[in-house]
Amino acid sequence: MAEERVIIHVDMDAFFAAIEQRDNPPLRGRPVVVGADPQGGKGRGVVSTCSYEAREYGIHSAQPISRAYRLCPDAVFLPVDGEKYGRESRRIRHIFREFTPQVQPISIDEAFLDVTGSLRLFGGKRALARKLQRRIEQETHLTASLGVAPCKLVAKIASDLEKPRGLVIVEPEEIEAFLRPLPVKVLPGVGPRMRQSLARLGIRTIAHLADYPRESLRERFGDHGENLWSKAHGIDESPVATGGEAKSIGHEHTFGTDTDNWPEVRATLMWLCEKTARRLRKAEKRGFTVTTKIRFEDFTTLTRQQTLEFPVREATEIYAAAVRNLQEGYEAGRKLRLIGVTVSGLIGAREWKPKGRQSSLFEHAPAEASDDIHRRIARAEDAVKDRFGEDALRRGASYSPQRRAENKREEP
Ligand code: TTP
Ligand code: MG
Repeated sequence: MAEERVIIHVDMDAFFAAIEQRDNPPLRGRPVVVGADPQGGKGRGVVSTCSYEAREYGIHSAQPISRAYRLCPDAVFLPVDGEKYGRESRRIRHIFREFTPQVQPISIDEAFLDVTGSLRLFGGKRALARKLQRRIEQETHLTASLGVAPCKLVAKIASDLEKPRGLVIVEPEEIEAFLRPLPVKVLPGVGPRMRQSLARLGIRTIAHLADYPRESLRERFGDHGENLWSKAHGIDESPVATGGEAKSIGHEHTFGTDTDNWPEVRATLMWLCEKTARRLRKAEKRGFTVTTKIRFEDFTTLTRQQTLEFPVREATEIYAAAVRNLQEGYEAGRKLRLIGVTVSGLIGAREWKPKGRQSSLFEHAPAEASDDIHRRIARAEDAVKDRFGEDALRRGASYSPQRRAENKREEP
């Protein structure tokens, strides 16, 4: 099983307004509103943000500036200085990188950090988070709030709970207890409309949502309902996406109905391997490690991986490893809900020079020749799929869930 991750969500406090207060000491402790010109209450446009002092008057982001003016005419109204705030944003991002290379900025004043690999160096998560918070303050004279948790979803919710200057740490075993009392609106994907729909079902807190039958949510709201149910249970495996070069390439599929039909599972796996292979070819990459992810009907999830002697790229090579992983992780009698395949340990396809022997899959042909033939077939397929879509071509054993009805053939 994968090791427990430690994710930090950092969100600066009253970002634009705090910068203005820092740079203009008489503004400190006063209501400050950054946004459109209020023009004595006749101004159009909205509030970008405001200081915590201004929030006590009921002023908030995205509110019409005329309304903010009525709520507190004595506030200091300032225009947005995008260039200045951008500079501060970049300074903060530099600080993040002192703590980990795994940084995903998500807005001008917010980012996710995966600090799993840095914990030892900084003496654990609490010490690391405190140090990060202090570094930001010393370097920028601005304050930040942090949420620390095993996944992005919970870290983001946590950072918001004790603003300003908050630090909320949620341990893995505390996730459900942490989430249950909160209102559903803290979950990403629950806007005002969804909130109303849920309220009509008597769902107001995350506990209500978590205890609601998953199938009923699915029937009512489709995938979105089911995703919300997962979130209510604190299930979120999304990685901190560092941007730039992909570190892995892969695909996963949730079965329409949980299944233990082996031919269907294998065919789906082949289909995922083909999609993955296609992306590897596009990116001109090969990868040494093939990981298969399996989620059972009760949502327990496991991954099995193997690192190969040579970096793979073709669907059949990926499949050979992926199906071995699947056989290792699969437990008879349990239905599968989702499978996925990922190729990681990527190198440029041109960086890899085959040394004589290659994939044992193709021993009937000289390695070089077989690789070349497969590559040419694959390229031809890519060209067709680029023009006519992912489902335009399927190999003999492959399987497309959308066409389940017409594809009843057993795998050889
Ligand atoms: P937020 O982090 O949402 O707000 P904030 O940092 O001002 O306050 P908080 O302490 O609650 O985090 O957004 C960051 C900046 O983005 C904010 O300072 C101004 C800008 N912004 C807008 O311009 N318009 C908006 O509607 C929002 C929400 C933010
Ligand atoms: Mg903020």
